[in-house]
Amino acid sequence: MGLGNKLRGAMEGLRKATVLDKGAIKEAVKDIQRALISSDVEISLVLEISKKIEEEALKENIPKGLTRREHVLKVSYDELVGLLGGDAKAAPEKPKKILLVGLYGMGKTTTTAKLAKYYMKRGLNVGLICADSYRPAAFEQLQQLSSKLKVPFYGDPKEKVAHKIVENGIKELKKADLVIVDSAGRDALNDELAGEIKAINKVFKPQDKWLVIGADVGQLAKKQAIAFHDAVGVNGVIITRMDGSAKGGGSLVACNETDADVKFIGTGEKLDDLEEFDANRFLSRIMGYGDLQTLSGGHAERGIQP
Ligand SMILES: Nc1nc2c(ncn2[C@@H]2O[C@H](COP(=O)(O)OP(=O)(O)OP(=O)(O)O)[C@@H](O)[C@H]2O)c(=O)[nH]1
Ligand SMILES: [Mg+2]
Repeated sequence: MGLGNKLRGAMEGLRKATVLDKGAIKEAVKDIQRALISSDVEISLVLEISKKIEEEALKENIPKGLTRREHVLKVSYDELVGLLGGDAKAAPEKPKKILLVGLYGMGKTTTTAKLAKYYMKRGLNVGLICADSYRPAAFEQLQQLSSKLKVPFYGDPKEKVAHKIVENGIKELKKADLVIVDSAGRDALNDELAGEIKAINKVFKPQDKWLVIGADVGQLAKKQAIAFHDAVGVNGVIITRMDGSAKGGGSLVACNETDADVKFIGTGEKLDDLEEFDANRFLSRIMGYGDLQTLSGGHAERGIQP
């Protein structure tokens, strides 16, 4: 059971309790805690948010026009939205250059193609560069995805220096409104990888440098995001495999703790399985509620497993 279902359960408890006394509120807060912990959210953050919800929920004077029940639901919802990113900056509408970085197998190449499709749909001429000279099959993987999307592609399997490929690729793809560079991964952000992406960064000079990270990384996402930020100034994160891991909530919260906002989430292997991330929308959907109106009286719908 994912974070969404568990949070929904906690909210249902609040919504249905016949008497909303201290005991019922404490019970609901415990349910929220359990949901967050099982999604691998860092424990200190869980304690912080539950304390805030409990204090707010139990305080004597509540805002005019709200019942205690509506107030408690709203406070919980708002705190959870804040935890997941609040008003983080949305993905740019017309980016010119995007560099994707990340560790081995996190979904960089797949996400490169997903982003190409996403921005093509929004009217941009997109070009892709494979700057992964490390893994032999990388060139072919992105070449195939590019031809599927009918998008210009540059790569050079004979060139072993990643930033030289990028240098040549930029010249080849001059006509593109948006160029996306897919870089190589490693098991860890070692000196070799750091040096490689720094060199790419220097010749490519992208405004958008996004870290691709799997939902299964959970709260460790924070450490990765900080390391990549220090190396290359990552200013956005894409969390992949949100469809397959119960730890997705933990990854989202962890990245929100850093300077890099979550821009997109990957929700499947297909090229359409990419969604802009918006904490409010995400939470209302995973919890099965459209908005606070329905939250305090309405119906539930099914969501993905974050
Ligand atoms: N279920 C699911 N699978 C995904 C998602 N994104 C990527 N994958 C899968 O994850 C695997 C690795 O994806 P790649 O895009 O090759 O990862 P990478 O980061 O480029 O890997 P390296 O280049 O080897 O470092 C593939 O099997 C993808 O189909 C997602 O959002 N959901
Ligand atoms: Mg790759």
